[in-house]
Amino acid sequence: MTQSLPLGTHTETLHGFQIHRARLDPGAQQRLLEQVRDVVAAAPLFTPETRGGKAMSVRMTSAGKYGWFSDRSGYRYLPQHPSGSPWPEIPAVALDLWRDLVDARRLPDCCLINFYDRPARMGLHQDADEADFSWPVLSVSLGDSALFRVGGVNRRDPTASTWLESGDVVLFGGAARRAYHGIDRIRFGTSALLRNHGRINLTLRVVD
Ligand code: MD3
Ligand code: FE
Repeated sequence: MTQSLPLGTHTETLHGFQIHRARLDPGAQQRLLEQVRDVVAAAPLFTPETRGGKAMSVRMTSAGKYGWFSDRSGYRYLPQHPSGSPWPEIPAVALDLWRDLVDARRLPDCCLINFYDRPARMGLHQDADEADFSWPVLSVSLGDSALFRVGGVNRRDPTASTWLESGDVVLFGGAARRAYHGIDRIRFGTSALLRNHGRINLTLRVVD
């Protein structure tokens, strides 16, 4: 069964995850977008492939010590961009969020950046490639709204859905860290942040 989350409050909790609505104001969203463009200039977007050899509908890149990568050999973290160049620095606006909301002493070693610039979705999955699940994942949404779905630790557990909007920050810790989650669809044209519309999502992770 799918239920809607309440909207309007600044911080909401459901299934153990925390949504900080509009945590980044428009100026901070713009600064983060510029930092994301610098990352993409140094580490170009690529289209990951599933194990079965199908192209995913999102394009992605990373920043930090590790970047997430997927092809026919499976999912893994790579110490370099597939081109061989080093991953760029994690955007400062994102690191500041981590310092404020998670821990200033242990910074994340991966910032995965997903681009939903055409009708893209991300099927229900778990993030399980990291060594230590006691660290939360922090997600930042930029651009058009996305219908986010989260369930439980088993694929068939009931799910709940909510729209994530530009500037929303979500923290997945505790039991929610192992929850199945995905993006069902993007509502194109809902934000003016990106000239050609679409959505960008950044996730900060502790990998090692
Ligand atoms: C819940 N990205 O990159 S972010 C991903 O919007 C991913 O691009 C989606 O799922 C996106 O792996 C959703 C929200 C998110 C990220 C990581 C999680 C939710 C999570 C890890 C554990 C539980
Ligand atoms: Fe995920």
